[in-house]
Order: sequence, then C-alpha cells, then structure tokens
Amino acid sequence: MKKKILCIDDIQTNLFTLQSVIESATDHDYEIFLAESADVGFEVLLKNKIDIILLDVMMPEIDGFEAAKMIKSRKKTKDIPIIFVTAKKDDNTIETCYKVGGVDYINKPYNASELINRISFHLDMVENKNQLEAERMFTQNILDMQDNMVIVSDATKAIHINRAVKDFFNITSLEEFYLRTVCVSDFFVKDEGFFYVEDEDKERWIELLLGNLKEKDELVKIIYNSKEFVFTIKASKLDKYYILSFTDVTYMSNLAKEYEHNASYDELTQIYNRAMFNKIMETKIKKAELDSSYNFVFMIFDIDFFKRVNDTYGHSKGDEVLKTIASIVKSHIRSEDLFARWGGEEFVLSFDVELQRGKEIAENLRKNLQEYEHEGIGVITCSFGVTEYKEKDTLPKLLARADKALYDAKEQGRNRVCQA
Ligand code: GH3
Ligand code: MG
Ligand code: MG
Repeated sequence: MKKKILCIDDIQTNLFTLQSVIESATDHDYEIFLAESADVGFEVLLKNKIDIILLDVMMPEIDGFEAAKMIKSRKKTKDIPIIFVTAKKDDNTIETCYKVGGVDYINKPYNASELINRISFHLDMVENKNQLEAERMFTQNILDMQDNMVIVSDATKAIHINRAVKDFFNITSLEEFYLRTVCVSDFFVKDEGFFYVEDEDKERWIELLLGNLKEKDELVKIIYNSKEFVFTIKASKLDKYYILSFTDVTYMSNLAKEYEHNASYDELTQIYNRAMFNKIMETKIKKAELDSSYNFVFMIFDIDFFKRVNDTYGHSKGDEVLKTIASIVKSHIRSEDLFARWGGEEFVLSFDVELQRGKEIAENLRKNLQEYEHEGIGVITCSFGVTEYKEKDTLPKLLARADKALYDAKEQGRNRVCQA
C-alpha cells in the first residue's frame, strides 16, 4: 500500500510544486493529499491514515506551529511525523520547529532529492519504531503467558516484569513495581533452607544465585501482605541481562510441612505421637549412658474407666475428653518436658528429674486432672505408673516397669500414682 503524505500550505502553487516534485522524483510511490489551510489538513487527517505531514510555517489563521501542536495533542495523530517546510532560517524558527513536535525541517527553496530522502528517512524511522514495539509486545505476550513470575533484570533493577508479577504484587506497571521495591530480593526472608541475600551481597545477588543454582535448586521464601509464599527460583544470563523465573510452590511446601507435622504429632490431641516419643527417648537413653549424672523419670498414665465414657456419652465425647486431658497436662508441664500419646487412652511423659521429684510431678498432674469438671460428664481420673532410668535400661525395660507400676495403681483402686 502506498504511504500517504499530507502537504499543508496556504499557497496553492507551493502545494502543486511539492506534489509534482515528489511524484516525479519517486515515480508516484506516494499518495499525496493537499490542504490549503490547517483546518482542511485536520479534515484530511480525520478521514485518512496519513503517514507523514509536510507543514508550512507561515499561514494565516492557524499557522504551522499552532497546527503542529494540535496534531501532537490528538491521540489519533500524535505519532505522525511532521516535517516543516519553511523559508525562514533563523535559530528561533528552527528551535520552535522541534519544540512543537516536528521531527525535521527543510528550507524553501528545497532540493528535490533532499526532500525525498528526508521523507523516506522519517517513514523508515516510524517503521523501525513500530517493528520494535511489535517485537516488544511479542516478548511481553510470551512472558505473560507464563504462570511463573518472570523478571528481567539488568543486575541492579527489574527492567521487565510479566503479568504474573503484576498479579502477585497487585500492580499494573513496572513503575508501580518500583514503588514497592527496586530489587525483588528485598522480599526474600531469611530462613533455614531458603536462599537469602545479606545486605553486603545485594549488589551481586543474582551472580551468587547463579553460582548456587549450578549445585542445587534454590527455594526462596517471600512474605507479602503478611502472607508467606515459597517459590523455586531459576535464573539465566542473556547478554548483560538476567532472566529470573519464580514458580509458586507454597502449596507443596505447606503440604510437605503438614506431612512432617503428621509424622510427629498425634492427630487428635496435637501432642507428640508414639514415633516421636520413641525417637526422643532413644536420645535421652543415649545421653544417660554417656553421662552418669544425667537422670530422668519415665511415666505412663491411663484414664480410669474410659470405656464407660464412650459407652455412656458416645465416642466423640470420648475424643473430646482425650483432647481436654492432653491440654490440661500440657498446661502444667514445661516445653522441654516430653509428653506424648502412647495410644488409645494412654499417655507417656518424661522429665529430667530424680524419682522422688518425678512422683511429685505425677501426683500434681493427677490432682489437676481430678479437679477438672468435664462438661456433662463430671470428674474423670487417671492412674499413673512412674519409674526412673537405671543403668543398662532400654526403652522396652523402662516401659515394662512403668506399665507394671500403672497396673499396680489400677489394682489398688485407680486415681493414684505408683512407682516401680
Ligand atoms: P481402666 O480404668 O481399667 O483403664 O478402664 P478403661 O475403661 O479405661 O479401660 P479399657 O482398656 O477397657 O478401655 C479403654 C477404652 O478407651 C476403650 C477404647 O474404646 C477407648 N479408646 C481408645 N482410644 C480411643 C480414642 O481415640 N477415642 C475414644 N473416644 N476412645 C478411645
Ligand atoms: Mg488402657
Ligand atoms: Mg483406661
């Protein structure tokens, strides 16, 4: 399709000259529109997709400078290059030509080939600009199609962000991103197992990351809007730019945490389960084997007549009682004391104290449990078996002794503490 040139000049002969010069020099390569005033020019601009404007400066009513300002102020026409064609040569005129938005000016009388070359030069410039913009849009589209957050950085700041980044930070532009931060690493939170940037490394953090990524995958933790997110992060270097890609694995990370928690905690009472208890007891036994001054007691307690609770009030009420009993005990021991659900309605405890003190602790717990009124049920008591670590003890031996003591407590009428 032929490019369209609009010539605006108040003198008709000038217009005809322009037209014939361009047409003969280019063998009718362009479609030419002629306007005898700025107003006529505006009408042509409205009806046609003009590619370039040749504009006279001195015109009655609206002069060339005014006309240029109006063309530049309208969205539809602001990107059309304007070349001033003027007889004036003074510095002021030349400066004003550019100031009002002209891309070039050419003096009358003009040389035909110079005029043609300038026209085609500026049309090429527009073409290149459009091409660049199209490529930029193409890249942006590809980036936006990624579910991952993609950030292109020149090492110090982000120069490109994709839609996922905008969605995450709830922003619409790169400028808004800068209002939140310049460097995304500012959001990284220091935590075990996560990539983190110390202040002194801020300048070269991407290089550090690239170095690490050669060895292993990296995770980053980001806290944004008081929410915690976990991302895997990938980075590559392209020319002098870095491309960073963040994949949200918060869900999987939470799932892993949940599995980890479930492996150690009893689902109903949320205290340690038997597996965790065994693990910690093994380390206590090892410690006692190495250090003869280290003492600990081990105790087991069992709810009295718990079967009746289930039979009378139902299984879910029984569950509630189990939870309440666990929380009563928890509130009367310290965080370093070991407390776990052994299974069913039996619980185990271990304290780093001598036997005498251990019995006192058990007695206190027994009392505290007895003092509690379970809603709709009343008092529920527990029986305790207490023993202390002895040389060459193993976990089964400790358990057998504590179990024996518990059996004695039951035999002697329940709701009491026995030792073995
Ligand atoms: P004792 O005083 O001799 O210990 O009598 P008991 O009724 O407490 O003893 P028994 O061993 O006969 O009954 C224990 C009951 O605990 C039976 C079982 O259904 C109940 N139980 C075990 N685990 C759970 C649980 O997770 N939830 C509920 N609701 N009940 C449980
Ligand atoms: Mg039992
Ligand atoms: Mg029982």
